[in-house]
Amino acid sequence: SKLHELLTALPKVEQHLHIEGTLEPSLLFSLAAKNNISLPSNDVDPVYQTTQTLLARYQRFTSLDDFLHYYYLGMSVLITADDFETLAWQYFTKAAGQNVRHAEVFFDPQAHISRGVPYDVVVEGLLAAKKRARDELALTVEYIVCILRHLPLPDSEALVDTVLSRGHFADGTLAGFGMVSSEKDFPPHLFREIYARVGATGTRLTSHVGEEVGPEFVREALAQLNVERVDHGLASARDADLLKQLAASETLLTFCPWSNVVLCNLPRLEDAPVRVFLDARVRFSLNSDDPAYFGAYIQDVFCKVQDTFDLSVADWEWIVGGAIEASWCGQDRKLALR
Ligand code: ES4
Ligand code: ZN
Repeated sequence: SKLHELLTALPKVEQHLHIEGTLEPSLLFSLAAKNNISLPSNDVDPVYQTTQTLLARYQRFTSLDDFLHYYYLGMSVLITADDFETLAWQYFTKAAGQNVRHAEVFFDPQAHISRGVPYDVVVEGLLAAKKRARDELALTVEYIVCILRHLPLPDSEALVDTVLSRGHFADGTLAGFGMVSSEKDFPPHLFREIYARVGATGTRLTSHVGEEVGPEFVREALAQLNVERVDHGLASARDADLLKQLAASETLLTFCPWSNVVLCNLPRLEDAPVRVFLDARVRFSLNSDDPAYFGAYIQDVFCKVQDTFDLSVADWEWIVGGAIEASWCGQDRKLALR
């Protein structure tokens, strides 16, 4: 349809994207071979490896934790700075091809440090790809470092120590701090101190919350962690007072409706609260989350949402305009994105 062409041409910002979730099967298997990493049942044929998504390989995930198992397994092939650069560069070229002009990208150092890959190696590769993206693709990139909720808190504290010792919040190498992984057994209040410590550096704060748990976790993250945005925030739709609070404070939800369907947090895309957020004037962006695993990059997510909700041009302008406004880039860049 006409709107699909408009959505393709539309300059986009991506605000909820895990770089480790962009690992395509072709790169997964080539890095596994290069680095001598044996994967469980690494015996798929080469055509399958290069043409299918990881979603097809793992069929359909049954939950967040089911997905995370494969996600952590997949990233075990990433060893050198070059590997991280290649991973990020492949994503940036794909994103630029879909008219993404600015990407705010999560990464999970603890998932690499725990395998013996140092923080500095990960960051070296990611920064090299970021520089190439700006120079060769006119794509601006910001990185958001994430702690893993399911690991012992001292592990996350040690990561924050490392980031602070490098000065990576103070010097803008990292634009923000977030929290990911399993949600159910890890209420936000457990992370109050670490968020206060990071927040004191002046860096931006966000957290995955309201993905598999209810609106009470979104409330708790806002009240106790001082987050300025909310990643997912799906469950906010079930709480009218919370919606009012989010709208009044212009808090951005980095919404990933297709991810929510694939991980069974929504029965169908039709059940995504797109209209609820629009009607409540809650700011939200539409994002891909882990596109190699979920089988949909941002363009596909936009088109799926359009096919399902038949939004107007004004709706899209409001969604994308709000996303740009809430972007974690400088004012100059924001003006250029509009
Ligand atoms: C994630 Cl979808 C999702 N939720 C929580 N943590 C994550 N890490 C990567 N993808
Ligand atoms: Zn996510």
